[in-house]
Amino acid sequence: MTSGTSAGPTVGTTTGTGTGAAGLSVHTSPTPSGPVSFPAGFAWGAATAAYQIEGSASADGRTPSIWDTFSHTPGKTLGGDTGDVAVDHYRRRADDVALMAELGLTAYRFSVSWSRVQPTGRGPAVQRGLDFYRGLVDDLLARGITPALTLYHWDLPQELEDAGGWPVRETAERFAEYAALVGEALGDRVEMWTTLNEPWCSAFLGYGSGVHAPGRTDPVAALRAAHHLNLGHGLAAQALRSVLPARARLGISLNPSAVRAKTEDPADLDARRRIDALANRVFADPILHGRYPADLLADTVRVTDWSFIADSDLTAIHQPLDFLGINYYQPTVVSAPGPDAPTGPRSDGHGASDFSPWPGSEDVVFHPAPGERTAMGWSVDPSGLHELLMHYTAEAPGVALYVTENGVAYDDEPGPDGSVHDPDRIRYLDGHLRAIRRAINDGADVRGYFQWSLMDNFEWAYGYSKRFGLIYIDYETQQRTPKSSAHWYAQAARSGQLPPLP
Ligand code: IFM
Repeated sequence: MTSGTSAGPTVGTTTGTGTGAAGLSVHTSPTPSGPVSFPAGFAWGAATAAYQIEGSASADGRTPSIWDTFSHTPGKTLGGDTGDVAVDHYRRRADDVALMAELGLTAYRFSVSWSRVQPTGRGPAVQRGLDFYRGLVDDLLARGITPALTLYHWDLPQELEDAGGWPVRETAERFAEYAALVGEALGDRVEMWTTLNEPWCSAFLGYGSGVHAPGRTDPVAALRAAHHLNLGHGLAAQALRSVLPARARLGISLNPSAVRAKTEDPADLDARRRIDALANRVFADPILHGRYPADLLADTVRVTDWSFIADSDLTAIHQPLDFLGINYYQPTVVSAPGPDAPTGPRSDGHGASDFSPWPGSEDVVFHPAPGERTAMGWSVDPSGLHELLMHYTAEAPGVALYVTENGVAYDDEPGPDGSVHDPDRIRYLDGHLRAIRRAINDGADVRGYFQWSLMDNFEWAYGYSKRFGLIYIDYETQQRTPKSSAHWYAQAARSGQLPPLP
């Protein structure tokens, strides 16, 4: 096993200053004000995920994933909501693609349901499952929308969880086989391929705090899962390269945290380093550099000796990437354990649980970030997005960047005339797109933006209570109504310029 010799560059700053003692300087240029335009070819996209929108949970041979099992377990999701019907996209696919075209999208990011394509997680692909995605891709291409395919957005086939799930090596191997099946079937028409979405959530919310499927609360399993997700990415990347045409572009979507220390106190800076290791470097270091951070291995020594890493794993994980996807919502503020530590069930912005998603660093204190709050209770702070884009520009030179998710939940409701006005979401999008433009001005190679989400959908443990969509969904009738943010975004996509705020 290879490990880094030092903590390496930390993603993050101290709150308020904008520059970090150990982090990168983030004030390289001012945020552009007034009219802002984007480079030709910049992708104006929106994103979704299979379990959150498709429904038709048992149609055409699909079998349960861990999210079907979890959402059907009493007490796991708000109001017992499930993805059984979701927003019925499986049956409304053509109309949804027509709506995307009306909104001027130039790209659409979706995920493939593994258990629709390979119901047991093993063996040959089910043609009807593949046909759905082939139809989707063809509909997109016919309307000039670039498909961006994600192989795994959290919905592991239940049979693979029953065989051990991500904590075991075999899951990574099965993932590579599944990747090859999808690659062979769709490689002739999909150019942009993403292996995993937000492996941090799969590992640490799924196996650590248990607020996500499969709902296990075991710190060792969480770290083992992180490693086998990394391995799954590397093996799948190799499998895809062997079946995809040379023009295909391959990447991964991480959800790195812009981690900020509450003060410059060395103990707070150390808390930031620890969380940076568990939130960011546990994935970025092996994927981009072929090593695990030495400080992470030391910080987690009471949890595990990491002996599940086989000799060849780091070479397998460290595969060339064409792009890195950054998913960003809010910064994270931490301090050292101390008298101001909140009591009661912990909450670090990732759902309340009595169990920590931070193995070995359970005592780090999380604070609400300053600023305006969204319906998720998350803070609005576009500077964190600029910071991350600049960080990965420096850390992964030559690798293009995409913002593969960014967006906001508000309590949107239709007015008396049926229209949905969401000026706060427009301000949110405008602020984050300006942060991207600023990063491009500062030298970041950002090729596109995928707003989360195209339409309101199943927000995991929050069920249907949180609305992230550009398109409002009436869950009784499944009627789709583009919100005013959708019209604003359509104007941006058509002109390549940010329209004035309402
Ligand atoms: O809905 C999720 C998505 O599935 C992954 N990224 C964050 C979004 C909002 O919580």
